[in-house]
Amino acid sequence: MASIPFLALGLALQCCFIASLPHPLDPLNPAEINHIRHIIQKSHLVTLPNLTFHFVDVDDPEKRDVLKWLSSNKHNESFPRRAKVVVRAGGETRELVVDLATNSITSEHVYRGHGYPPFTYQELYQASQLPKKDPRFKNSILRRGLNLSEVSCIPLTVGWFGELVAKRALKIASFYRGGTVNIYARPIGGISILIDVETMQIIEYIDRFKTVVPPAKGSDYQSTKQKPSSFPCNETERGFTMEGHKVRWGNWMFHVGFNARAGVIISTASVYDAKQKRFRRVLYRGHVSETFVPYMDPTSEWYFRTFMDMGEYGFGRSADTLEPLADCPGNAVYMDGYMAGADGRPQKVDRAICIFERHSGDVAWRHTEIGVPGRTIRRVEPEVNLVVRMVATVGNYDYVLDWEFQQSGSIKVGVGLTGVLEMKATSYTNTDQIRKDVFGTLLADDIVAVNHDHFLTYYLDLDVDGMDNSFIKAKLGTRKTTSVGIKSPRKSYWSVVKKMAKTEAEGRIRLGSKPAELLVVNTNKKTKTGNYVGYRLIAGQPVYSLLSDDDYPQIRVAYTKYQMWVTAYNKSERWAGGFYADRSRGDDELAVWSNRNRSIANKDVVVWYTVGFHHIPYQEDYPAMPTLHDGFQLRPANFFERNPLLR
Ligand SMILES: *[C@@H]1O[C@H](CO)[C@@H](O)[C@H](O)[C@H]1NC(C)=O
Ligand SMILES: *[C@@H]1O[C@H](CO)[C@@H](O)[C@H](O)[C@H]1NC(C)=O
Ligand SMILES: *[C@@H]1O[C@H](CO)[C@@H](O)[C@H](O)[C@H]1NC(C)=O
Ligand SMILES: *[C@@H]1O[C@H](CO)[C@@H](O)[C@H](O)[C@H]1NC(C)=O
Ligand SMILES: *[C@@H]1O[C@H](CO)[C@@H](O)[C@H](O)[C@H]1NC(C)=O
Ligand SMILES: *[C@@H]1O[C@H](CO)[C@@H](O)[C@H](O)[C@H]1NC(C)=O
Ligand SMILES: [Cu+2]
Repeated sequence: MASIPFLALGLALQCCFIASLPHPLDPLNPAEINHIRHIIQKSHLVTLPNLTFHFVDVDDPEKRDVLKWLSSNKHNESFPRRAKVVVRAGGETRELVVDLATNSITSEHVYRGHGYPPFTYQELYQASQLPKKDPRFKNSILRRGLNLSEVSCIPLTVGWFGELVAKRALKIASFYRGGTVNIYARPIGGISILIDVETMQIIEYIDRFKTVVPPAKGSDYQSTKQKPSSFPCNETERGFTMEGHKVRWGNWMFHVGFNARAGVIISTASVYDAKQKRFRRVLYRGHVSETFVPYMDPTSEWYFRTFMDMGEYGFGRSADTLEPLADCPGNAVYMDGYMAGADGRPQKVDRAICIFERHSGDVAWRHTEIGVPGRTIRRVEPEVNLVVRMVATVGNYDYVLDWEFQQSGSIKVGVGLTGVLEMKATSYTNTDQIRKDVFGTLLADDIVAVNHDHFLTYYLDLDVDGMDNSFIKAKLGTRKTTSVGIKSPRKSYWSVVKKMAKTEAEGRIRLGSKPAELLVVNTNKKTKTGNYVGYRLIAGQPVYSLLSDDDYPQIRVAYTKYQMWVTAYNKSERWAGGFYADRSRGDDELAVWSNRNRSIANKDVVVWYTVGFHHIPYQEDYPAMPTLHDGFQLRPANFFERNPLLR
């Protein structure tokens, strides 16, 4: 694809072809993760009981320092590397900052607020093994005439329902494999198991004894496995360059990071302006910041299923190894992901991220002119984009997360939802038999898939041509010609009324009712014709949480009542549901921050946008569902002087 060849951009880009120091936002590499573990193990912390690592990431550097470093001495001065570490020891949560250069812990304190850090993989695994050793569980399985060796136990987070003391806990859902690999299709109903994670013991066991286990027949998705049809793409063609985590393609340059919590992180994305002959900033950082997946079944074995996957488990922790030619096309380049395990040792996810050029088959722009006498003028340009992709497999669901960069200056963010539904056993085999609410859809014999939502809230720290930006809502309203004193055969038209948000209270948007465009502008910069330089957010499906405000899960994620929020930048406000999401109480989440009602006019602002799905299951979603898509787009709006595709 004939994108802007950056070789032609001249000397300014030479930096990128010589070996340079790590970017300040580079993820921790395995050596650094080991280094952090050594520093902590040599400290007094090692004397504390049960030391486990729950979060290890680059300590977010000050934005100003990063920008300064990027624009100056990028060749030779290394940026200080520090890590933020959250450990649990002796029943307490400790937050540490570790300085890799001085081999020291520079800050340490015990977190005493509500909520807990993400579970470690080890904790989830240990919890899943407990029931099978318990005589009560063995008896329950035997009573149902099932074979214990064919039972799978899946740990689930428990949410918060007003308890004054909320311990770290997990519940267990059990499934019967017997003849299928689709464990979620054969739930074993009636059993509630509560585990205290600190002592790793079952503290509550209830068996309501239900015998129905849905049949294996028809549940296996492997039987229909076909040879993956590979992407029709030229493997030798690769229109972009990567140096470490920095990517350059067409008119774009950006950084691709990864951590256990967010998964893929896009930073310092800038687009080249051929007219101004410079890169102009667009997005300082973007990633999914929290997810909320509440199920709509209030009964005893289901009510607590109100997952906050990112904070409770982590999208990076759930990152799956991508399969070449199936998850990503033949021209893709892969990046491995690293994170720390419970013991602080580095863990690797092979091929966690792929980056590839997509020949979309769409038209980037075109026009045919027939008004010029004697000839037909036709110009067409095919669309070629650059995609950064990862897949998070969180238990039964698979999320395909795309960042797609376009030469037009747009960034399309895509979410694909696939995998296996969460299902429960019933004795129904036909909808005729159903007398009371089953809270979902009867998909096959004895199996109901429960209604639920998926909310993926993106953190978008936009820096449109500079740090200080403003949020404008441009509303379209019908006008009567008589009301503006124009004599015309027309009775009406629509016009645009722009309103700039002054404070955070005006930066909450519930989409869907009236037409409006959502713009982030830089009022300090104007185009030649006098328009504010900006980007607009083109929303996807209008979706917000339908739970009542006083429902406990809703209190924990009050921000899901609005699809978009604009807040003042604050380094420590990055995870929409709060950093300590497990068993959180909603006292440290986006809606609370926004209630400070800070000024957002001509300030460094952060946009939070939720990609939402109300998921009513359909039979085609069984035994595994075809991918469902939604997303949003960031598109230049008076950012360039003219169509940037015309060169
Ligand atoms: C980095 O380079 C600048 C000039 O390019 C030089 O003045 C400075 O001493 C160098 N710093 C280091 C740490 O080498
Ligand atoms: C350490 O872990 C063990 C096993 O999980 C548990 O029994 C014990 O209570 C824990 N000790 C402390 C001080 O948390
Ligand atoms: C239980 O499963 C095991 C392993 O699949 C098998 O060897 C055994 O025969 C089964 N027992 C019964 C009672 O089905
Ligand atoms: C793939 O692209 C390369 C470089 O553009 C070209 O030389 C080669 O012929 C292409 N191969 C096919 C099969 O199209
Ligand atoms: C930044 O956010 C944290 C967490 O919400 C809060 O404690 C702190 O007061 C905020 N700082 C400012 C300047 O708003
Ligand atoms: C937010 O602040 C503005 C300006 O100070 C004020 O007019 C508005 O009432 C405040 N809104 C809320 C919800 O506090
Ligand atoms: Cu779903």
